[in-house]
Amino acid sequence: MNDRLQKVLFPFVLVVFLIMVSTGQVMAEKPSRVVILPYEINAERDLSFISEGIVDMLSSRLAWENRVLVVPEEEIKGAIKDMSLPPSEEAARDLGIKLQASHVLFGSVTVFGKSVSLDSKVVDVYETTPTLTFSSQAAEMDDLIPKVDLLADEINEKVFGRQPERIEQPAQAPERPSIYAHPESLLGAGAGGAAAGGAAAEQQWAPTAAAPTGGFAAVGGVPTTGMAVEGSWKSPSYKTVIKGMALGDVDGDNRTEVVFISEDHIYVQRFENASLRKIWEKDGKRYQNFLAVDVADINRNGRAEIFVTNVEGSGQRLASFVLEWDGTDFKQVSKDSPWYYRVKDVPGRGEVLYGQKRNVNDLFASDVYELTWQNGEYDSGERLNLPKRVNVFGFALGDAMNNGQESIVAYDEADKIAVYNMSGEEQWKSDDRFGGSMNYLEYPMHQEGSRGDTGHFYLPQRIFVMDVNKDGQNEVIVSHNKGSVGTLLARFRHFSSGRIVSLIWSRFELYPNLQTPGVKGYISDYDIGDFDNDGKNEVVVAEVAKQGTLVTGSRSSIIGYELPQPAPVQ
Ligand SMILES: [Ca+2]
Ligand SMILES: [Ca+2]
Ligand SMILES: [Ca+2]
Ligand SMILES: [Ca+2]
Repeated sequence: MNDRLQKVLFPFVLVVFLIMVSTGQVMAEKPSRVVILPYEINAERDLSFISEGIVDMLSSRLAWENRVLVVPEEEIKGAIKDMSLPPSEEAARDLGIKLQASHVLFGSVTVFGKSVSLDSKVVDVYETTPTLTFSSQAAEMDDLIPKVDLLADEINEKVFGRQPERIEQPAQAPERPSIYAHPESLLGAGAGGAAAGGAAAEQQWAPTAAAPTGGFAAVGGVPTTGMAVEGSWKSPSYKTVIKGMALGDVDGDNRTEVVFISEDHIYVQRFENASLRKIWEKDGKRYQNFLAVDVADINRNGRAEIFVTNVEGSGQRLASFVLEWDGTDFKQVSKDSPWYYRVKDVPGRGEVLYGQKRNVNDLFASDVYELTWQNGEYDSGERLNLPKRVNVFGFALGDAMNNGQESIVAYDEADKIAVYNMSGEEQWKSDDRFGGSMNYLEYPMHQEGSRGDTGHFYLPQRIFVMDVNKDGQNEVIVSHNKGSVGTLLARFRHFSSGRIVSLIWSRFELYPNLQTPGVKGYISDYDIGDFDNDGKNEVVVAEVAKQGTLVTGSRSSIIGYELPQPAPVQ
């Protein structure tokens, strides 16, 4: 551009720019900024993680795109350093002005014996509306999370004018490759399978903002050679909490089915014409409590069995069972079994069924045994030599260090991942927690001051050791739920996001090299298999977006992510 032209054009460009700025300011209404202060905890025991959990829950429930912005914790931390909490209303307003917020939310949790009281205040920084007070009581700690949920709904409605459980209209769907194109558009056509049955799916898709937009992708900072970001597919939501999920060909037609369970319901579905079609489902009995599900053809007749780990009664006695398709129905081929079941991929052998027993005093009373089909029963075979405290749920076998040696990869009780050699010697342990589960067994607490309470023992999640991106090196695949987690037996636990992460061994440690996009809530279970029957494997997760009560409702979905494909050879 020559000088003269520039001189002619400049005022014009400037005017256009100024118009854009000014109209932009007029059009975009500023979002409300809300400060959520740490809750004061009044209790005999150290329950400070509960404060973290409540702030975490409220932050994710109150955040509203372009409307309500929760001031990040880092910004708050410095500002409240010398403040006593909970603050007076005046101090809260001063803080709000300092942090350029419109509202300040704070409160306390008080534990009396077993009951819990939750008290909160929302202060309008500029006093345009009076201070709102919220107070509720829970009979026990277990009921605190639903109370926080209700509190969030109330604040959303009364302070920000947002209706609870609002399902937003999906935005324009982004282009996605192959069968993953426009999942929303498929809803009218054929989500029927998913919508039928006991726990009907909602007839709307989750907000696009929360939906994943890609498959496995390289983790920032890690070389991306050989990776391709592919698509993902998400089911409509089911109004239940999916506790377990597994893939396998249960009817012997060479197509993969998705089997998933809630506490009292079993679903068998198949991905067809880009939606999940109901194949079969069944309600559990009132006294049953389904814990876990696995799918594998252990009796080798060409149809995979469904292994349901189930506990019954107040003593949580194991009464697991196995279902198999007989051509017309799923029949119990084993029932009232005293085993926890878990199927694992074993190098050189394929899928192997393992079991472990419990008794009244000990949640994991026996060693872990391989279970084989003999004389019409699943009988215990070889005992597996596992490190102490590793239970049947949270371990995998395979060459995790890519050194030609078998190893055991397992969760410890704090959800850190350890790698052991086959003699059980620890080779390495992560600093970070992975996994993270809301699926628990009740456990009698014998500690002083526990007043005969039961604790929650959270079951570890699955681990896979496999070459997920087909580059000749094994990865360790784990789920990674983030949130606030107290001690092992704590009854308060909350996750606000989750994803699947692939870790690779590099000389001294496992580090993340691939990950899926994050989901809201948490991943309760996942499996790897050919979910959409196109000849390539996916990683398929059960996402629990909301764990509510009968009143507030729960929401879960099944999401499939393409695995990374090796780059074409140049
Ligand atoms: Ca099949
Ligand atoms: Ca079979
Ligand atoms: Ca690999
Ligand atoms: Ca596939």
